[in-house]
Amino acid sequence: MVKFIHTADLHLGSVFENASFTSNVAKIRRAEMFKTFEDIVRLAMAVKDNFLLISGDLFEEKYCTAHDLKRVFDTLAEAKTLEVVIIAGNHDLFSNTYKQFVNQYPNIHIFSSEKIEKKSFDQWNLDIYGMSWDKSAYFAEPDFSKVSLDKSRINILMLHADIATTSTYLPINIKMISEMGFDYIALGHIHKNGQVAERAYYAGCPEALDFKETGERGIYRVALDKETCQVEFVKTANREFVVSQINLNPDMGYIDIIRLLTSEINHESLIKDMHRFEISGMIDSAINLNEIIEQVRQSFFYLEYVNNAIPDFDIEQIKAENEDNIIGRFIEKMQQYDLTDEVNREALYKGVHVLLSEVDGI
Ligand SMILES: [Mn+2]
Repeated sequence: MVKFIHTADLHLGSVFENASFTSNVAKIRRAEMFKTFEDIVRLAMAVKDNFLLISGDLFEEKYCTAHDLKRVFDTLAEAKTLEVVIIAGNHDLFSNTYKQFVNQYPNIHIFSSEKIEKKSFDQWNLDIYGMSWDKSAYFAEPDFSKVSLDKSRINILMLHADIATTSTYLPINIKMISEMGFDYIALGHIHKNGQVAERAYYAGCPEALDFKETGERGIYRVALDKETCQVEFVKTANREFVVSQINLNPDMGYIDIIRLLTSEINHESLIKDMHRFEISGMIDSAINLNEIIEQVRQSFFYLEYVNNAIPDFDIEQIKAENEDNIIGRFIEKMQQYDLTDEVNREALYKGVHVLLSEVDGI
C-alpha cells in the first residue's frame, strides 16, 4: 500500500498585489502560506513510507525570492524519509524555478520535461507519471501515445491541467485519461478540491488566495493499492475567506443592523477568518451604514465590505425640492412606470441615489 499526500497550488511567495485586502494583511497571509506548507510536510512525515505529491504551482515564481526557494527545498530535504514528487505548473515554470534543484536532494524528485515521463519507485511497486510546465500556455492535451502502463504496478499520474475542451492551460479529457487505468490521478490548477473522474482529484489550494476562493481548503490524504483507493480531505487552511450576503430593509434600526452583521458569524471565525460583506437592499436614509461597519470592524481579524444598499428616500419630497433639475425630471419619468414592480422601484431609488451623490459631489 502506498500512502501519500496530494497537494497543489500553494502559490508560495504571493504578495497579493491585486487582492482587495491591505498590504499589512497581505504580509501576514504571505507568511502564513509558508507555515501551511510546513504544516503539510509535518503532516506527511507523521505517516511512515509516505509520499508528498505536489501537482504544480507550489511557487508564485514572479514574487518568490531565492531565499524563499531555499527555505522550501531545505524543508523538503530535511524530511529525509519522505519521497517528494513535484511537477511545475503555470506559475512556477520548470526552467525558472526548479531546474537548479534537479538531482540535488535524494528524496526530491522533480519532473523536468514537457512530455509525459515516468519515475519508478520499485520499493513500493510504484510508477509515477507526470510532466512539467515550461512555457506560459499549452493549447493541446499532452501526448499519451508512448505511455503504456504496467498494470502489475501501482500507477499514478500527476498533471497541472484544465479539465476543459478548450483552454490555454493544458486542456485534458479527464474521462479518457482516467480510462487508461491509472490508480490515482493527482491534478493541480483548479483551486477548489474535488473528484473529477474515477480516481482523479483536484487537491485545490491548501490556503485560499482571495475572496473568490471561499470555503474549506486543504489537501488529500490517500492510501492506495491495486484494489483500494481511500481518499480523505484534510483541512489545512489557517484562515478561510468568508463572503456574507447582507440584505437590509428600511424597517431595520441601528441595533438590528449590528445584530444582523455579527450574529451569523461565530466568534472563532470572527477573530480568525477573512470576512467580506456584500450589502444590498434598502436602508433607512437616516442611518449611516459606513459608521456601523467601522464600529463592528473592531471585532474582526479582517473585514471588508461592498455597500450597495439604497437609502429609502422620501421620493415626493426630493421631487419637490428638485422640480427644475435632472433629479426632478428623472423621478417624474420613472413615475410613469409601474413602481409596484420591484425592478422599476429599485431603478428609481438607485437612480436618485446616484444623482444625489453627483450633485453633492460625494
Ligand atoms: Mn495553475
